[in-house]
Amino acid sequence: MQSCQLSADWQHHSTSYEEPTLGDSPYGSLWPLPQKVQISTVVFKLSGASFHIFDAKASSSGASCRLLQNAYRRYDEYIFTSSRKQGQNKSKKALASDMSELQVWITSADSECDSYPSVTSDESYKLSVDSPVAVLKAPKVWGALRGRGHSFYSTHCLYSDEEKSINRTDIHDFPRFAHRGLLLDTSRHFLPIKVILANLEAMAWNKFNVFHWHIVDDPSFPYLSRTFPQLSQHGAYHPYTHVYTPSDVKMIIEFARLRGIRVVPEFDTPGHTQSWGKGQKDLLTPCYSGASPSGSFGPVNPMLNTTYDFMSMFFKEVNTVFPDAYVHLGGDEVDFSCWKSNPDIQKFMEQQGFGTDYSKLESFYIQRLLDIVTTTNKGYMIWQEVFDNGVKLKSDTVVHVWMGNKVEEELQKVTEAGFTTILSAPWYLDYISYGQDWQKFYRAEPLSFKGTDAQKKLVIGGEACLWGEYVDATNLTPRLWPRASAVGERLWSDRDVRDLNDAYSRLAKHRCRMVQRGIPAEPLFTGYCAHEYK
Ligand code: CP6
Repeated sequence: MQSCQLSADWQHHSTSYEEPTLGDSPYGSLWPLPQKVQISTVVFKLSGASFHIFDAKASSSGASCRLLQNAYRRYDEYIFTSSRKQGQNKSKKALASDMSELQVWITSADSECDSYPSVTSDESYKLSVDSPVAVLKAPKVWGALRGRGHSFYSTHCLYSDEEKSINRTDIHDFPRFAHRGLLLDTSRHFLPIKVILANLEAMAWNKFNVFHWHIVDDPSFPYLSRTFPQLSQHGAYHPYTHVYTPSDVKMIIEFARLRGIRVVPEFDTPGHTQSWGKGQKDLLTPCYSGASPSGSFGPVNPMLNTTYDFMSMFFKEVNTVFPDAYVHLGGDEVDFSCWKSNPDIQKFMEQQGFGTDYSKLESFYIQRLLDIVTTTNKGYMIWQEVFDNGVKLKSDTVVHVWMGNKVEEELQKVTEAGFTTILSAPWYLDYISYGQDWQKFYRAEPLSFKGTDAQKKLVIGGEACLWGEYVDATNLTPRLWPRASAVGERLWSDRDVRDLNDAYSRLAKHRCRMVQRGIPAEPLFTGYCAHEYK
């Protein structure tokens, strides 16, 4: 059993947090903070009755782009639902307004409207808010999503009963890191589709762009495989209600795409696979107690050809179901005790010349799995142990650093070997403690390790993780938000954006905005939301 040491800074001890003073940020409720922003004191009125979002005439993408039209409708609803309703109820007439439209201008010939987002997607945008029109310029639709979705509507005053207003503003924005992920775990507890979709929406508000779907694990197998339906038939908590059907998965992927979010599924092997064994005979290693099988099972059985035949067919399906260029193959926390107990495995170890080094057996399995997945033309991400064990990896492999001890050393080693990497070690949102722990998530700095500029460039981002042992539909959303928002700003905004007082002020307002839009985000500290008065 490999142990996971957590450094004291990050986990397992109670820290006390400073209470930041609640001043007003010059940046209002902007979250995450744009790379470059200028807000003038000149204020324009926005009226719900006349304000509209249009495609700019010169835009390479317009009425035929469902992604954009869909986004316009969403944001129109966010701003004006309450005011338009009120307007009707009180039969107020529309106010004359200085700001009548937002033009969205996609400047590159290929807008990528019908594509899936990828790690190389251009998410940059420029927003100029000036009378009588505001212009949102972006090379691709992804930038338009980031720009309109947040910065534009962050700046205006949300809570005025009378009318909406917006300052003259100039923004040029782009992400600091290309991979800004959130891991949700649907195996420890089943998460209803509704909950997943609501949180994808909240992810978009926080400029996250990767949903790492830790879809199966030891406790349950909710993925309904067309090729191997027996896996969920026997491995899910319930074979009909607690599964994700092919059409559910399709819906989640499309919902995410419309928000510029990639869906990267994780099918973790050879460990964390107890649930696979319920539907797939002989896939797992039988454990022995003395000379006879004990009836329990360990990791995937690495010595049988049938194992690799199965994985081959399984990942061929995964490749067709999930369009992202990457799949996460896990490879973490492999427990060797069962392998050690099994006489057939012992014999196999001898034949292969592995001695008693079971990490060699683990690497033997992973190596064959990687070769299989490579033939399906997918890239892969893996947890750090796979790299640590010296497995030969494709050059575009993403190494996922999760262990809390020696994080900087690990980042140094991985990037020195030339691999891209993402960081999760500082961002376990399933760990909770008294006080404002968003600050510790916010303070973490992915590039604080020693290395060359070339090495630093290989850190493509990070992921906040919400492991599901103690989380289901009842507590997931408030546990995530606004704590994950802290990670969102660390991964999007400039390295120098780290003023806790300013962050506190903006985050408190951002949290209120999430609550108002229907996400029950927990409070940071004492206080109230302006919309509570309505
Ligand atoms: N589940 C799986 C987990 C963890 C991992 N894999 C995990 C355990 C402890 C910490 C962080 C993560 N819950 N499948 C390891 C990646 Cl501190």
